Amino acid sequence: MKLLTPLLLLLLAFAPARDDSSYKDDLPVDRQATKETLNLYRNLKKLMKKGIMFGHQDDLAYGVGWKYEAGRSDVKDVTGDYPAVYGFELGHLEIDAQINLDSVPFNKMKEFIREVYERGGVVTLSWHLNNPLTGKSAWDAVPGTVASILPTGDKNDKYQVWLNNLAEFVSDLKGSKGELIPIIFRPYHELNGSWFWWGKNHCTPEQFTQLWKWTVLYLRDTKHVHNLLYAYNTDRFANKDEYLERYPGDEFVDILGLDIYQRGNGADANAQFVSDINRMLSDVESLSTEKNKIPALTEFGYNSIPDNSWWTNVLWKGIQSHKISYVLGWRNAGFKKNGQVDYYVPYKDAGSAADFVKFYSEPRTLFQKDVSKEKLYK
Ligand code: BMA
Repeated sequence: MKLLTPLLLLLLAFAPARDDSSYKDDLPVDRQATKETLNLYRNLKKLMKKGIMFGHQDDLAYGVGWKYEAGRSDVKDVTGDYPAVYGFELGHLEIDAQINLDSVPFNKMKEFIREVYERGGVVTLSWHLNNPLTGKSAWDAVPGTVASILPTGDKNDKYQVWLNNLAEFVSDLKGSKGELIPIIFRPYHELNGSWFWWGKNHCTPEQFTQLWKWTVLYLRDTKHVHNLLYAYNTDRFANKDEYLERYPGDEFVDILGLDIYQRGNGADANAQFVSDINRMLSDVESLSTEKNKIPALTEFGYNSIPDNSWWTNVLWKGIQSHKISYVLGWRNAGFKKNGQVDYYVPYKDAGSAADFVKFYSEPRTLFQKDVSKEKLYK
């Protein structure tokens, strides 16, 4: 026994990590990513051959007409299955709040994330972090904010404290064996729009890329966070040049994404959406092939889905020919005070629920049961 262990270690050290010859050239941003994170990265790439994972923001936290009911999910109410990808939101973690900006308690979020990981789902985290310069929200889009948190700016110390909170949160996400849970981290999304303080009109491309790189290096090398894959994510864009205008470089990005919401109703608006989504996904897909990254539709939606066949007739038409990792539907915020219902994925009484079941039944749409089999972390 005594002799066997060192021998075994020696053998393991020289054994190829996997039978995949592209392994050496196919590493994520974080060369020290944990084993499970590396496995996820590589399995996400492989899984694209089988289909597109369906995701939903805040899926386990609440839906239309309910909140925090153990095991519940609007996607599951409609299809009998959970989504494959689950988005959660970190906004207000930076200011030490107990609940996020959409009222989800951070301790509950951690439980959801552990639950997702245990059943083999994928977690992605967005961050509508407050404006560090003004102290107001992420939508307080004033010029100079990005400059103020760069290493040369006078809010850099404050930004470091905020990143420390983030590092602490993701380092506390652990599986049953104490292993860190891999996370697709999606900061500074919709970066080519100007509605957030990190948006296009409020900083130069150089400032943005500096912010991105510095953030990655701080988390990875200073805080030793090794369970993140980094997603770069624009809003709608006109062409590849616009998409890449603020791209920080291949060594700082794992996933190439875009967000897109349908505008307007009716046949023309539907056709426009299909054509827009096709064009933009083609660009993101070809860039991903070129750069060896993972393409995804990091957010999409059509609020309250006023077209009962939208899932198969519009969304599926836009995405079906593409090789992308996942699509993430936005949150089902539910009933508002004015009686309107905000939702982006059907709940059981929604008009498009039956069509969503058809979408679910498409062999190339992947939900929880499909991905559990894939063992994405192994
Ligand atoms: C937006 C809306 C807001 C929410 C924010 C962060 O798109 O859904 O209601 O606060 O995302 O999740």
